[in-house]
Amino acid sequence: MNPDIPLQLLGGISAREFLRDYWQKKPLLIRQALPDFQSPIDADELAGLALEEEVESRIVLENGERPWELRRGPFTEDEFSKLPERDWTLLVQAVDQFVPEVSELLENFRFLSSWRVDDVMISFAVPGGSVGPHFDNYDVFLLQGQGKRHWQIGQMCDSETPLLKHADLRILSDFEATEEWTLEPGDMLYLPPRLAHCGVAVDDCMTYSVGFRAPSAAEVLTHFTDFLSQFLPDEERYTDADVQPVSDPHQIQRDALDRLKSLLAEHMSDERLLLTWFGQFMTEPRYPELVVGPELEEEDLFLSLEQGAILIRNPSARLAWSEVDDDLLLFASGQSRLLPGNLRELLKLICAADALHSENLGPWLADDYGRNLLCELVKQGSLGFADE
Ligand SMILES: [Mn+2]
Repeated sequence: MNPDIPLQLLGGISAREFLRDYWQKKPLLIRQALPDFQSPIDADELAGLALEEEVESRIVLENGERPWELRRGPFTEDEFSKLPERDWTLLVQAVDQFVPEVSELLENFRFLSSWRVDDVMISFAVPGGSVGPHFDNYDVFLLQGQGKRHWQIGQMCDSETPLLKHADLRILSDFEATEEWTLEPGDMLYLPPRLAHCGVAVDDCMTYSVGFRAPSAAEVLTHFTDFLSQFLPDEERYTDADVQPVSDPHQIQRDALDRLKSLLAEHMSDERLLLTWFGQFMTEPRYPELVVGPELEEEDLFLSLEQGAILIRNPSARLAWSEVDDDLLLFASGQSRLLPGNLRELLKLICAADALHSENLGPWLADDYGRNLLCELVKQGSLGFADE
C-alpha cells in the first residue's frame, strides 16, 4: 500500500497525512468513507450472535431498572422480545472473529499495524439508544453500518475526569459537546483516545467500532518484568562488592540507588527479551479457548496439502513477525518461535495470506523449518483446515 495515495476511506487524504495530522491527536469526520456501504450482517443476525455462549455481548438500557442499566449476555430470544421500543443498545464484541465479511473490513486499515487492532465491535440501537457520554482509552473508527446515528464530541478526558456513580459503566457527569454530526451508512468518524463522545440512534441503527489496543504503561511494566523474572536465577541479587564503610548505618546511600539502577538497566535493556515479550503479549488471543488445534503428524499435513487441502488463519488467532539480529521471530497467539532469516517470505505469507495451499507455499513445503513451522501452527490452532 502506497502511503502517499489519497484514500476515500480517509476522506481524500493519504495514510501518511492522516497519521501525521489526526491519529492519536484529533477527530476526523469522513463522509462516505466506504461509499454505498451495506452492513454484511443485520440486526437479527447480530442478536443471534448475542445468544451464543462464546460471544461477549451487552445491552445498555437508558431507562431500565435503574438509569443506564447494563445487562451482560449471552441473552435469550425471550429477553430480546421484552425490550422496550426506545432507548436501548445491543453491543457485540469481536464480531470479526465470527463473521468473515466483518473481518474483511479490517483490510481497509492495513496502513496501521495489525497487532494494534483490537476488534470490530458492532452495536445495534433503537431510536434514542445510547451508551451515554463517555471516553475510551484507545483509538476508534466508528463506521455507520445502517440507519442514522447522531454523534457529539466533547472535551479531552483523563482518569481525574468526574464520572457518574455507576457500578459498571463509565459515564461522564459533565459532557461539553463541541461538535456534532449525523452519520449515515458509509460515513465514518475517527476518534483519538480520551476524547469525550456520545452517540444517539436517530432510527434503528448499526455502528461498527474498529477499536485499537495499546497496553497501559502499568501493563507493560508488570507483564514485562513478570516475563523477565522467569529467566533470572535466584542467586542473581543486589550486590555491593567494594562498598565503602558507612558513616551512618541507618542511611540508604546514593550508591545503593546507583547499584539498583544498573541492575534494572541491565535487564530492562535486553532488546531480545523485550521484543519476545511484546510480540507474545500483543498476539495473545481475546478468546484463547477458540485457539486449539488437532494432534497431527507432519507427514499427514503435507499429504493433505499435496492433495489440495487449504489452510486458513483461525479468525481468533493473532499473528505477527519481527527481526532479531539475523534471525526472525514469529509470534502466534501468545507464543513465539525463533527461526532462521531465510524464512522471511514464508512468515510474511503466513501472516498476510487469506489461504495457504500447495501453490503459494510452493518450495516451502520442501524446507524442514517451514514444514515444521506450518505443522506446529496447525497443532497450536493458529492455522486450520478450510473445510473444518
Ligand atoms: Mn466509545
